[in-house]
Amino acid sequence: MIEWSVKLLVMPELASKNGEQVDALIVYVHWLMLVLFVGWIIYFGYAVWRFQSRRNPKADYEGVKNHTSNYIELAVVLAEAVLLVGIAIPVWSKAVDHFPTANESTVVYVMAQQYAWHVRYTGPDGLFGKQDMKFVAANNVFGVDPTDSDGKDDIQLLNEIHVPVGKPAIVYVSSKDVIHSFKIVAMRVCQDAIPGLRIPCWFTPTKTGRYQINCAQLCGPLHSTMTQGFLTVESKVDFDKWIKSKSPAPAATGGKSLYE
Ligand SMILES: [Cu+2]
Repeated sequence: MIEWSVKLLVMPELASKNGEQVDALIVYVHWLMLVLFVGWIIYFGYAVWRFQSRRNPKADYEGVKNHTSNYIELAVVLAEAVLLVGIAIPVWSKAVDHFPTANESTVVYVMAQQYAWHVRYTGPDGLFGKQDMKFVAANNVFGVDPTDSDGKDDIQLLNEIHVPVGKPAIVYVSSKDVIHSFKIVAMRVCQDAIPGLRIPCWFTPTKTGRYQINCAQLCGPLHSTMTQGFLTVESKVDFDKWIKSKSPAPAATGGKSLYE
């Protein structure tokens, strides 16, 4: 029934495992809304008929004496409580508190900037170079310590994230300037990018393809151009080939720090 409802609601394409629960929640909320909508319309028709002046030439100052409306209200509150406590909170808790381990995931650092997404992968050593605000410069948006050998083989890209299909991906989201928000609709993932914070979010892609990255916070006059970011979900073989084809980011040494 969920699949059929998703089609009825014309939901955007889903390409992640975690998104199934998000979509199910959206479907349940819409079903409840439909029941309430129909209920209110029926009640409206009933009230118009029941309390018309022809039937009630004289006003009744006592009003309704039975408790039907209380019971209906209680049923609606219970249904909403089930949606909130039984579904929404567990889905949210899984999204923010039950991360896959880094070993079993593709780990990516993303730095949002007006108006692009900088993307960083560890090189073959599997370690990111140390970062510090004092190293942040125009040619070193991640503020990677130029002396740290872990960072020497890191790969840095613009507006381009690749992940292998079927493997969880953890994205650490930060911002270099204003508040942005990293959103990939097909992955059902959205995380604010806040200067000074590095906040992780995760998803497990289930379908290969190319998916748009959106900025979900109005971040400036060219905010809409942040849609030039793309996530490519591909087979493990293609992903390995792709990452091998990338050369390490040049060590940023010359740039003047933006924060001194
Ligand atoms: Cu933005």
